[in-house]
This record gives sequence, C-alpha cells and structure tokens, in this order.
Amino acid sequence: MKLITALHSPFGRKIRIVLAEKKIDFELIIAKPGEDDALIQSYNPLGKVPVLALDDGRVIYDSSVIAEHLDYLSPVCKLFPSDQRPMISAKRTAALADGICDAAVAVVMEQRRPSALQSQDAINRQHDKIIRGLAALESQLEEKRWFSGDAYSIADIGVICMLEYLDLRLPQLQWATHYPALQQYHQRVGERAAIIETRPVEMTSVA
Ligand SMILES: N[C@@H](CCC(=O)N[C@@H](CS)C(=O)NCC(=O)O)C(=O)O
Repeated sequence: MKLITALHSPFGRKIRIVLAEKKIDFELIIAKPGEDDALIQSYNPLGKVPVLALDDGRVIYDSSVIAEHLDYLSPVCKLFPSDQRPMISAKRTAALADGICDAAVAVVMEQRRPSALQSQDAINRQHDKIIRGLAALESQLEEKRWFSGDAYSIADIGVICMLEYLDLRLPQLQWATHYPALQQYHQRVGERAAIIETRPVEMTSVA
C-alpha cells in the first residue's frame, strides 16, 4: 500500500504513527498541497492529504477513515475500542483534535496571504476554536493516563499530533504553559517510539 502525504501534515502524521504502531509496511509518497496538487487530486478529488492507495486499487481518505481501516487490517496495537461507549469517546476526542488542527491550518493559511488581504476576524475565530478545544481536552484529561478508557487509542494519537503541530506552526500559543495536564501527558506519551520516529525534524524533543 502507498501513503500519499506531506511530512508536516498532522493528519498524515497520525497515519504514519498508526502504521508504525501496527507494524504495517507501506510505501511513502511525499506530496505537498500547493506543489503536487495534480498528483494529490488524482487520488482525492478534495486535493487533500493523507490518502492511502491500497494494492487492490482502492483509495481511502480522509485520515479518520484510513486509521479505522488500518486498525481493522491488523490486530496489533488495537486503536479503536470495540465497545461502543469507549469507541465513541475515542472517536470524539480524535475529531476534536482534528478540528483543532483544521483551525490551526486555517490560521497558518490566512497568515500566509498578503498582509493587506488578511482578516484578523477570521484568524481570531479560528484561534478561539483552538483555545476552546485545548481547554476541553485539558478538563477531559484530568488525572487520566489515556484519553479514552484505560488504553492508548486513536484519541491519543490525534491529540499528540495536534499538540506537536501547534508547537511547529503556532509556537506563540505556548499551549504547554497554559494546560499543565496536557503538558505532562505530552511529556509521557511523546516518548513512544512511533511518535519519536514520525516527529518533524524541526522538533527533536517533546519539551
Ligand atoms: N479531514 C482531513 C483533513 C486533511 C487536510 O486538511 N490536509 C491538509 C494538509 S495538513 C491538506 O491537504 N490541505 C490542502 C487543501 O486543503 O487544499 C483528514 O483528516 O485527512
């Protein structure tokens, strides 16, 4: 199977972590939106990465669907709880983390426009989503070891990818100084091998 993604995409990183945790072999095709749009659009009409191209010709997107497919493929390191309540809780937390990433991507894209065309209102609206999302995750985590139930799951992968994407693209937020439970959680979970080996090169530590 082939994974088509940009290395800095938090959504693509989620899938690289899932593949590493589940020890599934794949071919990585690096494609950047804005530079490799024709290639990306040939797989996904939305022109977004990540995309997973299966050996039987099927193509899967978006990242949440890919992650669920990979979890179904291999029993190693089950990432989607099978019981309904923890499964919905894990998916909801993963959706919240993805939504924060969507807002962070929107801020970055707005800030890349010529300054005269940028809308501060649009930036503030996305920024507020990020802050509300982080506050919700902080209170959801409390003293817990994992976001969903008593095991590492897709929720944890989504949250870690989101936190490290904020460090990479919006370091001025300094989320770690405002959310101590998330900061401690990140220190601990960020030491997993699959997370270390997929970390963007600009980020060499979890500090
Ligand atoms: N919901 C999608 C989001 C994917 C996404 O927004 N990817 C970004 C890169 S981080 C992208 O490809 N953007 C290009 C575009 O929106 O045209 C997923 O989970 O896969």
